[in-house]
Amino acid sequence: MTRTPTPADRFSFGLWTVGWQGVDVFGGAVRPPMDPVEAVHKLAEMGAAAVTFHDDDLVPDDATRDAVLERFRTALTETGMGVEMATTNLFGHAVFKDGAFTANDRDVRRYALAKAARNIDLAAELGATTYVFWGGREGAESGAAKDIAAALERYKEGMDTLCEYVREQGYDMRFAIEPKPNEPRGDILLPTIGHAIALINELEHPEMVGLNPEVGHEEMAGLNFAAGITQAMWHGKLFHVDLNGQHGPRYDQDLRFGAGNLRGAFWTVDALEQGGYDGYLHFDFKPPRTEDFDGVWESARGCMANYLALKEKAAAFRADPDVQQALLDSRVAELSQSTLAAGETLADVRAESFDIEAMAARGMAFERLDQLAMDHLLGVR
Ligand SMILES: [Mn+2]
Repeated sequence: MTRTPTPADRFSFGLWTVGWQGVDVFGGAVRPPMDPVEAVHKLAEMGAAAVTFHDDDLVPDDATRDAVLERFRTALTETGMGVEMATTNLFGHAVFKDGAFTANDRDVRRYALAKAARNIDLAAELGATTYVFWGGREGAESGAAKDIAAALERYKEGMDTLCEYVREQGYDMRFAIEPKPNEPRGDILLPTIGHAIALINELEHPEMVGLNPEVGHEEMAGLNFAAGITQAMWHGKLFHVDLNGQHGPRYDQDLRFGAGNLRGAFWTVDALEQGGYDGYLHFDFKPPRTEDFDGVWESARGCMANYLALKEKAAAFRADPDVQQALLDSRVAELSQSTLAAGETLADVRAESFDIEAMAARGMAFERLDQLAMDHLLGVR
């Protein structure tokens, strides 16, 4: 196994990640704008396979649209980089202050659909097969301000309308909803993986819509990301993933992957590799404001290096004979046996006599198993 990224690793980066100028709630830009063409070349050189974009970070205005796209296409051709995903900025402009698909103002909802459809056309043209919806402004700060049930109806209407559009156009494209609990809204609709899966099941074309969960967003809600994406895979809904780092429930930190909750990152990599996820490994992070461009590239390199290192650690953990014994001792595989044998009924189970004292006395040996994982992660095995 090598720790030098290659396109076969399927790493991808949002243009808005390395291009983040550091504007936050308390301060303005600390870095000049980054040319998307430079980002494509630099990321290709570092071993990434693809880039992703919001409409506004690639083509900020109509006057320069054609020229910008021509230069961008040339950069893709020269580097062999792909565009695997795209998304619409439905949060930055003041018009989206109360949301996009779920804004109370009907004109805003109509504009949001038009803006999304326009960029879906561009995404299809550039070869993106995943289109992400992060409804960052879909929510509220106060109770009566938003009729939640009506908002969910409008969310469904928005997704159904755009699914229908993709079908009509014959695009090879699936949608991926990105949950987040809060920030920038006080409360955001579809706050977690589970909420989003539930909405997807109410859509007209649920097969076209899955998830793009982000490490930090789930961890902001105090949730276990590895468990969340494993449930998404169980539902066949892990269409894409946003990898980054977060220190527990606080503001959205968007650290490089592996920073923040390192143990969580280990189990995330293990879950993706064990679960057979074969999509792109997309980094959605923000190089901290403290960094100049050298620091930006160091941060991007760190995302990929940490994934590869954790992949190596997770593989070594799974291959370790002591771990395999510990898994047996913990009876992990036993959970894959059905609770009732073939042909058995609940009546058979009720007729059984249980030695519950003996059952209660059995230790599960999970501490040994977890310490082996720690030892691998710490590099002491
Ligand atoms: Mn984030």
